[in-house]
Amino acid sequence: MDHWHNIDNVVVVGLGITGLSVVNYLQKYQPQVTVRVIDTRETPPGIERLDQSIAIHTGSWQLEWLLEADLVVTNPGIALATAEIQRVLDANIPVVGDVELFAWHVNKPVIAITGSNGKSTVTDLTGVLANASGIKTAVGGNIGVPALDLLEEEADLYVLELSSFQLETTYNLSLVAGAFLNLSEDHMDRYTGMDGYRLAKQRIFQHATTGVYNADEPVTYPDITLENTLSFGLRQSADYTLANYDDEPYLFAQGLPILPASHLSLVGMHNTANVLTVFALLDAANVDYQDSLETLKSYTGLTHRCQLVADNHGISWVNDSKATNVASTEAALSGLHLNGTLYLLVGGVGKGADFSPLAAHFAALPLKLCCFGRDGKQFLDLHPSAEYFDSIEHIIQSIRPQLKPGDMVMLSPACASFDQFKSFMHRGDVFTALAKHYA
Ligand code: UMA
Ligand code: ADP
Repeated sequence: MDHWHNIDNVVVVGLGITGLSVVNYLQKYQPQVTVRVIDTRETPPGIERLDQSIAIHTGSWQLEWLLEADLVVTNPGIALATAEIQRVLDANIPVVGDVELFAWHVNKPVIAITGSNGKSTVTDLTGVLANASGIKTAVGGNIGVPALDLLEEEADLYVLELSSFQLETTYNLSLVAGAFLNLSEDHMDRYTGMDGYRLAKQRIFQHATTGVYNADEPVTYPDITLENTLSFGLRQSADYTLANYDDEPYLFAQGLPILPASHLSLVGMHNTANVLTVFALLDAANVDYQDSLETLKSYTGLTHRCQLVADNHGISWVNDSKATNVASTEAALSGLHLNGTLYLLVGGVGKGADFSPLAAHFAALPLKLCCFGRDGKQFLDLHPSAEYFDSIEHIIQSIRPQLKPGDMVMLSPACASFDQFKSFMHRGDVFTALAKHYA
């Protein structure tokens, strides 16, 4: 099907790395269309890399351009509910995201992953194991490389991390396998309730040959009937699960023991679930990963996810800056073994979340709760030790004289970073630099 038939005039809304990837794609593959860009920011990121020949309007909306378009391509940071986008939809002009353009183009198998937590870990590990198994695999999406940029790589398999924002504007993405990992409160500043957020994530299954879901979380079960389904789970019996074998817990794939859980370098039960998901996705895509289990054993995960960044005089410093919601901080805290006090750094942009579920985890730990950032004060009632500081630097300066062997200093903020940092990476880098300096 030629999706580009009758499309002469495209407006790209929002620059950033997504908007740039869309413009580059259109210039290369659809040179017949006229492209214009709107970004409501005065100086949008990436503007210095935009081809001079492309018309751009910044600092506000440009409704005339929007209503003249045959197709509007939005950045995932733009909500469909935005009044100007609603005007476009009311005029029957199609609005899609970059992943939809990728779907129109791609002719190789695609695996995609969504969920509230674990997306990047599962996406990266799926790519690592597929590549180690001899399948040339390109990895991107919300993990940081726009999907359209992946088309520049000659790949035989694509693995995409998809956010609920990206799924909202994707209609025709055929998947060899799609996974919905889990659902917990996040982005409540963009959705009116959990159901809207859940339904956006369910869109991963729209055109999936195999749907991979979490047996422990019924909200992840596909709402629609699919050709195949595979489940993973730690509590409920599932196709991919953990069970005893040879007197120790083993990861099982469809009844076959694959490897002992103790051979994984990844830490935490949530990561065991992530590995089970990866096995399900690779099986669904017919990738034989048996010979790449050594690669799996040595895989320690991505930076900024429960990462030990310094360990000096028995004081450990853990960077979990990617914990941008309550459930990810809960995952970091559950199963923590401490010989001393946990100095936990929380706060930032709360995105409308309810932080109260953390109180029970805090109560079970020898804890000093250090709060910072725009919504940091919302944590003050959740533990008697809680204290507010204006920055991460001030927290570290204040606690440093008290630190003793056995203590852990952990940044697992349960919040987004945009009030004080460029990104969660920037926040994690600042924490890591302080950790290395003081350790
Ligand atoms: N914005 C405006 N006006 C505009 C356009 C954007 O104010 O006209 C604002 C949006 O409100 C939004 C921000 O700019 O908050 C995002 O724009 P950006 O330029 O930073 O976006 P990109 O660089 O294109 O990055 C996007 C994803 N960002 C978002 O979904 C907010 C990146 O995910 C993703 O890696 C990248 O595309 C490639 O696919 C980031 C993210 O935070 C890491 N994702 C959320 C998450 O994981 O929780 C969903
Ligand atoms: P995402 O891309 O969905 O944000 P990441 O793999 O980057 O996921 O991990 C984000 C945060 O969630 C980290 O703090 C990590 O330790 C935690 N995490 C990873 N996998 C899971 C999971 N399956 N359940 C809960 N938390 C998880």
